[in-house]
Amino acid sequence: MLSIAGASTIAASTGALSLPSLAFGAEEGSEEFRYSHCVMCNHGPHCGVKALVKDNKILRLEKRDGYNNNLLCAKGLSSTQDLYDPARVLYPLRRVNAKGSPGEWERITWDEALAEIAEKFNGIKEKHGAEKVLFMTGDPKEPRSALQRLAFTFGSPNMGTESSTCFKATELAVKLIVGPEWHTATSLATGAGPTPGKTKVCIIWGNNPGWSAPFSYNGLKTGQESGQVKYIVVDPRITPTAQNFADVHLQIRPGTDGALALCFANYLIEHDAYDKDFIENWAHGFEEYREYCTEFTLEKTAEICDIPVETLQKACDILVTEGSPIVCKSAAAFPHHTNGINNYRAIMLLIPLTGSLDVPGGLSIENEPINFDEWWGTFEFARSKELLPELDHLRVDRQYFPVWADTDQQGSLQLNKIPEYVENGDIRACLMLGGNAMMWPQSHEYQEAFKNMEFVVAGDFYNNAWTHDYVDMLLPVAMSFERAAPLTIFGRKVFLREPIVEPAGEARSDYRICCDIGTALGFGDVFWNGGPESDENCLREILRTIDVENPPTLEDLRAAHPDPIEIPLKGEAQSKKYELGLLRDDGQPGFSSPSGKVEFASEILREHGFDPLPVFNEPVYSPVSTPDVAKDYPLVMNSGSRVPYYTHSKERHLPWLNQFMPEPVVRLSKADAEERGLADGDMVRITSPVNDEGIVAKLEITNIVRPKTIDMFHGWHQANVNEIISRDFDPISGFPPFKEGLCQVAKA
Ligand SMILES: Nc1nc2c(c(=O)[nH]1)N[C@H]1C(S)=C(S)[C@@H](COP(=O)(O)OP(=O)(O)OC[C@H]3O[C@@H](n4cnc5c(=O)[nH]c(N)nc54)[C@H](O)[C@@H]3O)O[C@H]1N2
Ligand SMILES: Nc1nc2c(c(=O)[nH]1)N[C@H]1C(S)=C(S)[C@@H](COP(=O)(O)OP(=O)(O)OC[C@H]3O[C@@H](n4cnc5c(=O)[nH]c(N)nc54)[C@H](O)[C@@H]3O)O[C@H]1N2
Ligand code: SF4
Ligand SMILES: [Mo]
Repeated sequence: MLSIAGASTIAASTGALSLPSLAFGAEEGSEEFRYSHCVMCNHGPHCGVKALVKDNKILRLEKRDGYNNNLLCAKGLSSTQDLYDPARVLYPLRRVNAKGSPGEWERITWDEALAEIAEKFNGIKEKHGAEKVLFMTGDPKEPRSALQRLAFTFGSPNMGTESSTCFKATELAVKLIVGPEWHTATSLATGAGPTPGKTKVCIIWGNNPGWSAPFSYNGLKTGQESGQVKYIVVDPRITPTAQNFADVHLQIRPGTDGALALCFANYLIEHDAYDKDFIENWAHGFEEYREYCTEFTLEKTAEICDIPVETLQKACDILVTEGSPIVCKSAAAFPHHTNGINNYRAIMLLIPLTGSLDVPGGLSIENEPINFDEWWGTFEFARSKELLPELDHLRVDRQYFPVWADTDQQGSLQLNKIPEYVENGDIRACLMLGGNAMMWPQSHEYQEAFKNMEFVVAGDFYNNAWTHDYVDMLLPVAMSFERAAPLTIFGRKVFLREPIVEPAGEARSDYRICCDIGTALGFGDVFWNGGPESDENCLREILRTIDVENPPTLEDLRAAHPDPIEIPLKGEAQSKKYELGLLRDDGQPGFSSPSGKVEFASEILREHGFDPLPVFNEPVYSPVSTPDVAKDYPLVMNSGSRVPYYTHSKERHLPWLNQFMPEPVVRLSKADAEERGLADGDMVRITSPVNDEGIVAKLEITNIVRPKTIDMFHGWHQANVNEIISRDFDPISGFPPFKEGLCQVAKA
């Protein structure tokens, strides 16, 4: 049972229980505040929540003071509507009709569910090998480390997440520059905002934290308020981020950012505005790169990116006159392109070029990294360190994306080839905790793949037709406020999160589901025999395996709650860690890359037969690469730009959010709408070279989209934009082209 420390002052002021009070043992009729955090945008770190609870029911949510992120956006405030939605799955369900048609389900007990899962998975293991069972999550972060522990213990290295459409490409691009060492790559992967008084220029690159991460938006503001940071925003749309920050806004043609970054580099080198010392000592392949950059003159680049040459000149001048350090700020969604890795490498190479790597005001690498992370727990808990090396050769993604597979030490499969894995017989069954079959381009091929697997079991809050019509069994999952969760970490501050209300129906936490399944599969010793203590057992094991002197215990964290415990640094924070031998396993100066330096030409790529330079290639479909196709499909695709009231496929059913966009919307500029004789509010059909039937959505005419492009959010089952996007993947990372490609819009 759980104690709610920190509730005492509030309890006193409301005349309720005095400490210690028990979470589920509060006296009937009493009210008290309990502390948790929000996961409505699947994010980490999450915003803090203070909940007024009475009789096991949350009455009200407020922001939580003393927590690093304490805002509550519209989605956060609506999380009680999610928690108490009558459509939630409350019991284990077994399908009684054929997959691929609307589900007919029978209620079964947890014992029956676990026995059947064990029989199916162990049967496949015996007949075909454990690696034929796929373990996956979508965007939810909380099941991940326990699911890895389950997959690797069972004997399958094939555990993947939505990160193979998200964070992992930014991380891979950075690994190709500074080497595969995980802490360095994750520290740098999506860039960072400016440090007031130190950073000279912040380039916000295809990122709109105004909508996608309100908490980091505040961080950007402090730089602006200092008056000492210039901002360049690169985005095809006029976003709140562009509107509020940009000294220069480059409204670029989607998918051409690589050319822009190479042009910036060329201009900096030509104007002698780069860090020659750094290049001389720490750069590898610089001459090849410098030579290649000269192709990207202002005129040529303005033409490629379809932006006015004067605006481009202005941005280049800012970089030269303001000087360094600079920072780039991006987000996981950026490399949604067929040339995504190389475009992003070109961007991230501006950091070392300008001497902005691991210096105050530039992009920093974590100090004394701890072996633990809020999405993944510890590698020891996930058992990846111990078990993965022996399972690695059984990964099913290596034959398609060897660079991805070879640089991944974490055990995260590239999921985008699921249809191929199933067709080849490489994958036969799946456990999916929080997945969404509309995540990928040509989603129906993934639905078909789940349908064709011998056995698929999903765990979710809801029964979503677009995913669960293709599974055999559905397990009810406890929501954020109903379960313990991975520890939340801000820097080195560790926050505990335990349940603040009891789960609905028979819902169980993802941790417990993994422990219960692990036990049913015959690994009771590794999963503490499952059961209600699973959450606590998982947390204890994660804490036990943190590789620091005296890691905090669960009791320590409970005593400190709602405050965190900070794991202190042993020494001083350091800059330029590459000079100090802090980035390599062997303790030598330099980086973990093959050359030991920052690779402007990547030796890993060269070895795999790719061009080692961050080459710019046109999108597979574009007005330039496929002019014939563009005659019929002249508009450029921009899908999935985040809206502030929905997360991916979630939340459409919540009244407080649905009011803002009750149905699928596609946005066009006034000129493009007029050219097609379309009026605001028309129902329109959007078609593409890979889908001439298309999808239907409501037209919104707006000046926020770039002329000649569309803007449409993803995750609508009735108009799934992924059905008009091609399965052309970046050959290095395997990433889909969500933010490029061609389409046409006409009256429906
Ligand atoms: N409300 C809400 N918040 C979310 C999410 C959500 O679904 N809803 N999802 C979360 C997740 S998983 C992620 S990955 C993050 C993503 O966070 P962001 O990266 O901020 O998300 P996006 O809005 O997809 O993309 C940002 C901007 O990139 C621009 N863009 C599109 N194509 C290009 C291009 O080719 N070049 C350039 N330079 N810009 C381009 C878009 O116009 C958009 O304004 O958001 C997270 N936060
Ligand atoms: N066209 C297009 N497609 C995209 C993108 C784009 O920009 N454009 N973005 C891509 C990106 S960056 C991402 S991250 C993915 C989104 O990744 P998805 O996995 O598609 O994200 P969600 O729609 O949030 O789906 C999560 C599912 O898990 C359930 N769920 C939520 N939390 C939990 C939990 O804690 N436990 C369990 N068991 N279930 C849970 C939800 O009910 C939902 O059914 O989409 C990708 N697809
Ligand atoms: S930004 Fe909104 S949805 Fe995301 S964690 Fe914060 S309150 Fe929740
Ligand atoms: Mo994402």
